[in-house]
Amino acid sequence: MIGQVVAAFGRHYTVETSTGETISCVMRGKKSGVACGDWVEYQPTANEQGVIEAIEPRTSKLYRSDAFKEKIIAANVTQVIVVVAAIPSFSEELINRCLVAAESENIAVLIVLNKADLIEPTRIAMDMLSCYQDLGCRVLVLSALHDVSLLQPYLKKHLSVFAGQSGMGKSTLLNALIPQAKRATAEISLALDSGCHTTTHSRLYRFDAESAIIDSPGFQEFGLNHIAQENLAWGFVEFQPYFGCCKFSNCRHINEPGCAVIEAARQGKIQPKRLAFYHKLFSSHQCK
Ligand SMILES: Nc1nc2c(ncn2[C@@H]2O[C@H](COP(=O)(O)OP(=O)(O)OP(=O)(O)O)[C@@H](O)[C@H]2O)c(=O)[nH]1
Ligand SMILES: [Mg+2]
Ligand SMILES: [Zn+2]
Repeated sequence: MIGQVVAAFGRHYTVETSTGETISCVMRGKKSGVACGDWVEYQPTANEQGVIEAIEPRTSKLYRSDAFKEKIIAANVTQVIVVVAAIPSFSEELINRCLVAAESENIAVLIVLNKADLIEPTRIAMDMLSCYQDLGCRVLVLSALHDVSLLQPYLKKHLSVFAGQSGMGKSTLLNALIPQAKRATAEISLALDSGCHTTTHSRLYRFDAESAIIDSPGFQEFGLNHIAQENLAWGFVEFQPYFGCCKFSNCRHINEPGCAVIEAARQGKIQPKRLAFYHKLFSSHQCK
């Protein structure tokens, strides 16, 4: 039997069956690494429970990692929706890191600037985000508390994941889009939460027959150690046209003579701050 993992709690997984019911599953053996969004083969056991036998091949894996281990945020997503807000303030570095993680897996990115009802701070935040629009990244400005209709067409036929720092309004946005989720979120947080009102685990919700959204816990760090140093440049969409144009075929785009990426930045075709971020990421990256 094949089902989709809609929630992962440590070694316990909630699997949605082909008939839309959910069953609680564990993984055969002591293996972990199953993620929200995974398609799995499972064997039903007694009492609406089951055992996951295998994970189906993934079309994408969204990872973030720290120095010690990789954490898979979601599997099979086709779109990352980076949720930011003017308050609390957001980190551009985290946006850049999210973009690299998504681009490396060929996952589409959409940035949502939430809390547009905070008018003056939002205006300043919009100026900061215009550079991502220049990269071809779509940026929507809305208020989860007032009107989310702007976002709805972008969800169609996607498995999207909301990603972003804590407090940006991911779960509020999800509740506005999928009102039934509100109850589920409250129930889950009552059961699992020890008094803090933040999301503690990822959960997949159906938006319509062809589209779903994964709400994920906020992060304050987004490690990219899972990406090999020599592949980091692929995470920068605007560098890609220049690959193959550098003097050296193994150019790292750091300080090599005849580097087409550095030249493009000099000519204003690549934003110097994105090149600087690439250099920072490259030099801080553990060699593998
Ligand atoms: N003014 C305003 N506040 C909002 C809006 N959307 C969300 N908030 C508030 O922002 C706070 C955080 O919202 P959450 O939805 O819990 O944020 P989150 O991103 O899910 O946070 P984590 O689960 O910790 O990652 C709550 O107090 C929301 O009411 C909005 O559009 N406008
Ligand atoms: Mg949340
Ligand atoms: Zn180069």
